[in-house]
Amino acid sequence: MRIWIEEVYMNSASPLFLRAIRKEAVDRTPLWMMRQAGRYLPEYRELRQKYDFLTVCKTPELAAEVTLQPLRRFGFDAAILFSDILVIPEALGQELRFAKNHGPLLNPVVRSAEDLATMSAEGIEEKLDYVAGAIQEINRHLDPQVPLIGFSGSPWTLAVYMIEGQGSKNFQNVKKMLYTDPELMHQLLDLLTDAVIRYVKMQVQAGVKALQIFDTWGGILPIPLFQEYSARYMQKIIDAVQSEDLPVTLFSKGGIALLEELKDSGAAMLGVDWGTDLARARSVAGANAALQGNLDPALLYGSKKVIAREVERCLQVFGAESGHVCNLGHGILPDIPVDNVAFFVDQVREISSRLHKSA
Ligand code: 1CP
Repeated sequence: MRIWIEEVYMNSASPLFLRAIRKEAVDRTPLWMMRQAGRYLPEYRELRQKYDFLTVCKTPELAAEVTLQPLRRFGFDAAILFSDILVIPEALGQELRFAKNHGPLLNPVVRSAEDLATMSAEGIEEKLDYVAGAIQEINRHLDPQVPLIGFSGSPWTLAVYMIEGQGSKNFQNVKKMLYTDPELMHQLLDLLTDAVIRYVKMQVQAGVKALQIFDTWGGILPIPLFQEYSARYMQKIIDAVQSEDLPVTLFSKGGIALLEELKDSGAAMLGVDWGTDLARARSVAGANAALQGNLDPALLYGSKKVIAREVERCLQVFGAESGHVCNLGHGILPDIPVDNVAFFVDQVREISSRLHKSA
């Protein structure tokens, strides 16, 4: 009896998002949205009139304000630290700029052993201590039932930006290095893995309750090379934080084949991108990890009828069973109407509560 009471107490005390990842009983499916803090929110755009993007990232009070904005409006089941994956390349010595309508620019690019020679992961915690400051500030205001997710880019995805210097269509420079100087590529990935491990450990110490590794460009690797250049390094990160007892989510964009590659990585949860069939993802990787996703971000342009239909389709995959965190299958687009987001959030709550009740 006592054990039963304790279990019930612990279940109801632990946040819905974490319970779903551990596949414990839930009474609805938790929801958050990748890029939930950002440009689709008028209050974010207003704040950005006054401060540039990196100033927001580097000022704990501003980063906390922006992190909390979507929670005030929509009451998501998790918060994500407001920062960017590219603060690591900046801390390693590349200049980071966000040119208007161009996205990020990193300078100078990494193309040779000499470019790498001056870079070291040592001391990166001090260079990024503003992130620890932001985490502490966010947690001062956050409902304890809403865990704060810390994050980093994967070593591979960070390497892509450091080599290309910006977003890319064909990834010529990174692929050139991959095939002409794999040793240098591994040196860069080793350096980045060291930096990411230091960085996420710092985030954990500062108070994040979960971690997500964004491997946005995992899918540009041919599948036979994915383990060697991306998965292996993400696994080192998981191993390094294993003793911290917090769930790590891997989000590699690139479909079912990547989930197959990642299912034995030890990740507590795998992100499913919007192009992938969630039911197939579940049958491939659902026994090993919880799954997160995976509605098409562009769905939120749709009518109410269409949004409701697709939310139902997504939530039906798990029905009343745990092990699913509802999310978009990539970041929300900047011109999505806020009212559509509100409707989407209501639908996820309503439909998932119904599916759990009727089970
Ligand atoms: O206000 C602005 O103009 C800046 C837009 C912006 C924002 C809001 C950028 C520039 N980054 C961010 C925040 C951000 N980036 C967050 C925290 C906010 C949240 O999720 O609510 C996170 C987790 C990221 C992660 C990120 N940055 C990724 C991985 C996720 C993904 O979308 O694939 C990547 C690839 C980046 C690089 C980056 N930073 C910013 C842009 C526009 C980009 C993409 C560049 C490209 O298209 O290659």
